[in-house]
Amino acid sequence: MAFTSLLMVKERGVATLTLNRPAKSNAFDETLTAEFLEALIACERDPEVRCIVVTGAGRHFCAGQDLGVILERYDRSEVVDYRRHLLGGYNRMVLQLRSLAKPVIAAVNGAAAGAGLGLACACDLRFASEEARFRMAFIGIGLAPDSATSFFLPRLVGLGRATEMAFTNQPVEANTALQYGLVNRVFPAADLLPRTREFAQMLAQAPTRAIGLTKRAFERALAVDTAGALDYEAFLQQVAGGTVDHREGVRAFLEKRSPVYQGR
Ligand code: LHQ
Repeated sequence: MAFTSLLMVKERGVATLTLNRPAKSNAFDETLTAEFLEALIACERDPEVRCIVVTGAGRHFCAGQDLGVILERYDRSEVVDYRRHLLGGYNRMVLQLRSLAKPVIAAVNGAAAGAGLGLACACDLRFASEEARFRMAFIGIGLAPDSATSFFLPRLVGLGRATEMAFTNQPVEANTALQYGLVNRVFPAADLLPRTREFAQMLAQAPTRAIGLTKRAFERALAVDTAGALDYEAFLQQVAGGTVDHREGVRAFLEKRSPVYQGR
């Protein structure tokens, strides 16, 4: 796939998507937004892709919206419709990541700010380099949270910490983010991608359908009561029970061997 602002490399079941506008700290303009959405859809459709890693080129992960683009539009006296901008861009991106029936890991190599923080939070796991830092950014430019940061951040770090991050706009360093539960693992900068890829290769061998169903279960469980969660689990388990990988898992266990999962 020929992209201009995104690199996509497929290797042994893992697709690595690298946001590639390093001079702009990988901020999203229209091209990067469209290419990232297209890449996510391609990953969803490609049966060879069984895990996705998202990272940034250069010093940072993603600085959110490209503010230069916004200012240019103001300077042309354009009315910038933020609601439409969000609905057509970041909202689609977050929903696409959450509904993608495959594991997605954010390898946060530097700053994740604004919609870039939203992007990291919408991934299933966050691995961070010691250089990573997390910043709400919105208050810094007189905006309210978007890109589902208001949804994910309180759930990941708790309401008090999320509020402090939002009100103060202070960056949270990698090790503090680990202590907050905002990231799953922290690695020295040079180890981030190799260790993330190693982990991603392991997930690419997992029963992919069951992983997709697990995402759906957790997603639903955020919004229902216990009875509703139980009902939905029963529905999803019926689907999981019909997969080839489930049978392989049971057979391998009883035959005392490692399972070979095909993602079916
Ligand atoms: C950037 C950006 C950037 C362009 C760094 N744009 N160039 C939705 C709806 C509609 C409107 C608005 O937004 C949204 C969603 C959002 O995402 S709002 C939040 C937007 N993001 C921010 O406010 C973050 C702004 N950036 C930063 O806080 C810092 O630049 C970070 C923490 C990302 C990096 O800090 P440093 O390591 O100190 O690097 P730097 O500030 O020098 O940035 C490096 C370059 O990247 C620099 O360019 P230059 O030509 O001077 O080297 C920056 O201008 C550029 N850059 N963020 N969002």
